[in-house]
Amino acid sequence: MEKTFLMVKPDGVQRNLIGEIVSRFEKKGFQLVGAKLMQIPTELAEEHYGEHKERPFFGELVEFITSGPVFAMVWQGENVIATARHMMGATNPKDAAPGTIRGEYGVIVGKNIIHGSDSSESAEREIGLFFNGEGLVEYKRDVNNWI
Ligand code: 3AN
Repeated sequence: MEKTFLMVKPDGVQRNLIGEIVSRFEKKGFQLVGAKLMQIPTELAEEHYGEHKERPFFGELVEFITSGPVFAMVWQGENVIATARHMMGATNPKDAAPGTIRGEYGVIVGKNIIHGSDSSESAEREIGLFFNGEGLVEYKRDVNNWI
């Protein structure tokens, strides 16, 4: 089953949006298979954002993502990579559609609340970087058994 890496960025954590964001993906029907609150070390931030190394905002990006705890998650489900990107909205919150996470809660591009893998290659790479094969749980869901 397809997996993606999603992360509530430091601004989302500080603004108490973890619950809201987790809730959206749960209600959509995706399954949470890994999660942790963590402080990203600089080296991991630089590796994670490696593709932006030459961009003028790279320093700012690394500084921001290491400025406070993030909530790193792995979600599973059919087409979860592309669907999560739709649910997040455009990178720049000014262009993000109402109803999307960035459209509802974001204001500026440098503080856009959530990260999500943009392809199966980046999902695999980012899950490896942040979870290193550990802390992922496989489980069956059957609501009726638990009421
Ligand atoms: P996305 O997060 O939607 O995949 P990317 O991968 O193009 O977007 O950019 C990675 C991150 O870099 C964005 N989430 C955003 O926080 C930051 N970023 C992108 N463009 C800019 C910009 N022009 N100025 C500052 N930060 C930016």
